[in-house]
Amino acid sequence: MTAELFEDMAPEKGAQTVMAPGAMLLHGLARAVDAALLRGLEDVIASATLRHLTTPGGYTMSVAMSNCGPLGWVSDRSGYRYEALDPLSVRPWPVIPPCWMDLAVEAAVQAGYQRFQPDACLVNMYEPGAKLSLHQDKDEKDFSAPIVSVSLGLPATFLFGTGSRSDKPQRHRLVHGDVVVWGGPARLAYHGVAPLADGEHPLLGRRRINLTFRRAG
Ligand code: MD3
Ligand code: FE
Repeated sequence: MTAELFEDMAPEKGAQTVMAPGAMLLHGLARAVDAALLRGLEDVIASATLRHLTTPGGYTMSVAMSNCGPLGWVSDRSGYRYEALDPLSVRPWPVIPPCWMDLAVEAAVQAGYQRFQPDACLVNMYEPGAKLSLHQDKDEKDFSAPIVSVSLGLPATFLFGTGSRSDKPQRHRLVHGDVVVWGGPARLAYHGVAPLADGEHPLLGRRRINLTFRRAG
């Protein structure tokens, strides 16, 4: 009998799961520093407010987004791209908080990437019902760099497919403190997030925050 069979029992902190070739889940790696990460979040969103972007097709995204670092990911009627200035403030994005950077670099090292130098961090905020449709992350210049993602707050069902949109995705539960490093053959996989189930998290309330660290430029 394994602990994961019980719904509320995640693998222990320090455990690592290979979700697919190139996709390494570092269970609970962010949990020990969660309070510091959340202070960083307050600073980032005080300078660059969370906002619901418009897709090129004219839809409003249900996930609210912001960025920090030299480059930030934006979407509007003209397309998806990375920008050095926040289009709302017309000022540079805030710096990546040092404790965020330390965590992202440590996660990359644990997954075998010794030289990860992120220049962009996308902040995603989900409220109950918010979702992210299946997509690939291909607006970055160099696909040899991994993407590191950090999940905080309410749990989510993460959908993880292949390089082909029509393949049925696997479902994985990501909980507060989980960190995933996506590189190699996983880097261009289709992925998304199922509509967030309602709940109450002790630190974040009715929200999920996801941080993704990228080498964009
Ligand atoms: C697999 N975010 O911001 S994080 C995104 O939970 C995004 O907010 C989701 O997809 C979220 O683009 C998923 C996990 C993730 C991030 C990037 C990936 C998985 C990935 C890039 C390639 C493959
Ligand atoms: Fe993505």
